[in-house]
Amino acid sequence: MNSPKRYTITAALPYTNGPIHIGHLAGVYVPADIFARYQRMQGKDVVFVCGSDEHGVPITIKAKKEGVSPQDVVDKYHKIIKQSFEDFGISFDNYSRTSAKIHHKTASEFFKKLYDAGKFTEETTQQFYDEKAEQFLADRFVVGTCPKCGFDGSYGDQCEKCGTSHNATDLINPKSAITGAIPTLKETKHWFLPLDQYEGWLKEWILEGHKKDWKPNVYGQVKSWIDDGLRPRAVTRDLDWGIPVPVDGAEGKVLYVWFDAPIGYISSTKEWAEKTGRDWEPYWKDEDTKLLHFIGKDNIVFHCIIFPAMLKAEGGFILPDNVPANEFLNLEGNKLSTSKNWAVWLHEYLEEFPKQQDVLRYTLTANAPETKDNDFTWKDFQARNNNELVAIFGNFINRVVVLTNKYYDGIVPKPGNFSEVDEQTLTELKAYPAVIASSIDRYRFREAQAELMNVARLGNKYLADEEPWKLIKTDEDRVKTIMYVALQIASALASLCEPFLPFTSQKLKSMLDYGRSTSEAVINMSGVVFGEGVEENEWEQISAGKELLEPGHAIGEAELLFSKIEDEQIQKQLDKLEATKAANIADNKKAESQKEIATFEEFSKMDLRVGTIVKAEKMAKANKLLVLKVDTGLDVRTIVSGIAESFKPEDIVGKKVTVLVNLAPRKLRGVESEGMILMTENAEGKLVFLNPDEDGVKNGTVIT
Ligand code: B3M
Ligand code: ZN
Repeated sequence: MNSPKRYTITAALPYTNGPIHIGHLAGVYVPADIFARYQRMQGKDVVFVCGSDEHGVPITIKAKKEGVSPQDVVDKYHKIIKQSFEDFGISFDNYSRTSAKIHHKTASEFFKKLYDAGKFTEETTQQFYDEKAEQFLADRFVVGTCPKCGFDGSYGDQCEKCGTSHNATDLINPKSAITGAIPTLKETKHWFLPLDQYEGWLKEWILEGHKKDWKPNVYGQVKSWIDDGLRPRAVTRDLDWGIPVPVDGAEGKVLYVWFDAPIGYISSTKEWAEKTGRDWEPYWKDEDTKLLHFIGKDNIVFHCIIFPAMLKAEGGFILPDNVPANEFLNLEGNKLSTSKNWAVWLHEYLEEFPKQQDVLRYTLTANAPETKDNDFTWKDFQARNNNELVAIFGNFINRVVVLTNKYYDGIVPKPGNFSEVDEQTLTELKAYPAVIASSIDRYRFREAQAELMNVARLGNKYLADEEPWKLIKTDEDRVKTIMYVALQIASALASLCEPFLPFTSQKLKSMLDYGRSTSEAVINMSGVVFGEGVEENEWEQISAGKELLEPGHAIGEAELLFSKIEDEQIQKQLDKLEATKAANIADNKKAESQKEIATFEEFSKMDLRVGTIVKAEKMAKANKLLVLKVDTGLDVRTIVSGIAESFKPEDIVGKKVTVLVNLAPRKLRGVESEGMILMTENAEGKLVFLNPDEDGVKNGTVIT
């Protein structure tokens, strides 16, 4: 689509089972905000929406854990999340919540329309049931081994490790996340979206239509799911928290959270339209609208396959033009984890680094996991601030403003004739808006921000080479020209940095008394299409080489844009993480609560033997799985084990192990696995074998 009439930009709705952390920001919200701010600056008609994702099992698990109601949980975290986004400058036009009436109505109507049009299949199937908790086990209520990648912490609806989405009954070795019990199977009726019927259309729409413009990490994941064959997906659940299924015979059932949540983008747009007196429909139904979903990689299947199939089935909506999903950000080399409190929480950052939102925005963009997982370290955060923002960007601006005040009482001087260097510098400056815009348009925000910093470098180098502080004694006219040129660069920087560093842009624009902050303009004029039909926007003026600050214009006093971050501040954060690590280790030592009583008969059904690993190799394209040949004393059999991240194949051949030999065989990525090797993990979370430490125990010896 060439230049669209309007943009509908969505950012993944965060679950309200915890605060926002840097992984969410780097993966989703900072890139989405850069893009939205940039498009507004170009005068585009933009609606940028989000909201709290308040249904689903994660909320009910958190509520059980905290001994409160799900509504208490969502109210608490919705407030924290909404406020922290505002304080961090994520410029949503609307931030809603899926417990809002407008969403319940929108999602129910959406479901009903598909139901009445016969787009669902109604099936009575066997679902996991926890006899002790007396409830069905949907989604995160059941955990087990992912049938695709072998990750042993996979949820019933989705594996967070490989992102795949599956039905709970596909899990290997399932167990209840509520009581730890092995679930039974119980009949229940649900409505299914027959994704298999959309396979042909998805192949054409995505695999053909978006081969070139969707990011390789997104396209690759979608292709592998489609190639694996799509299956019907249940869109209702036996849960008491969520949107009741709006049809007869569905008592006690709610919409699957991943059916209702994406519709939350539509209800948030409707809510925005109500607040601003706009019409929401063009933003979701007009072919001239570019719909973009900013998400993390674990949400790709829902935004590229399931939601588009829903929109296609409904028939009245446009489809996403792009889904520029990012990969994951790690923290100090470890996976971010809400449950292990291994995170930098946004609301805590805002308290500990007041008025330094842009330092975090800058660092997260500079390290954005755009094509592969990346790592956040506090040392790098300090270096980015001190060596780049302070030393390059801030230093340049400070020199320009201090010298203009010192030499000309803050009045922009009238330049003389431009030297060759002046012309060259101004020509280079003119090229930057297009360079930065080209990267942003391709969702390459790291690259775009790096080019922005080159503008600051251009200014720094120009002043360092021209040395006005020396010339002022001998050639005042020349200094006037130099300062005039430097002030044009400083004004351009104020504009070009706004999508990335909105707080710095506002501060710099008021210091220079230049232009206006687009977000101010949009907020003041919210609801009015900003920029359309008005004079050239600021980026166009820079590209055209227009004079941004004319002689005689008065700028303000100098104030520091960035302040140095000291080692002590960083050490405090590192100490905090060390304390978290220690708490987690202590927690690990606390034994998990005992499972429900098993009778002797039940236990005696299990046949445990001593065995020896005689062969081991990695499974292709499954980074967690090893394919083992185990001599069980009865035979030598194949067992697939999710231990590849803890052991190298060559290190475990000859290892004595404990084997559950009469576990029903299961196919794992096409390989038949006959049994299970018993493992546990040490305090650091590393897997260890459970094996007899006596050498003389022979293979096949029964363990009782
Ligand atoms: N609540 C975010 C997650 O999976 C999920 C996104 C919904 S976007 C419609 O963590
Ligand atoms: Zn997986």
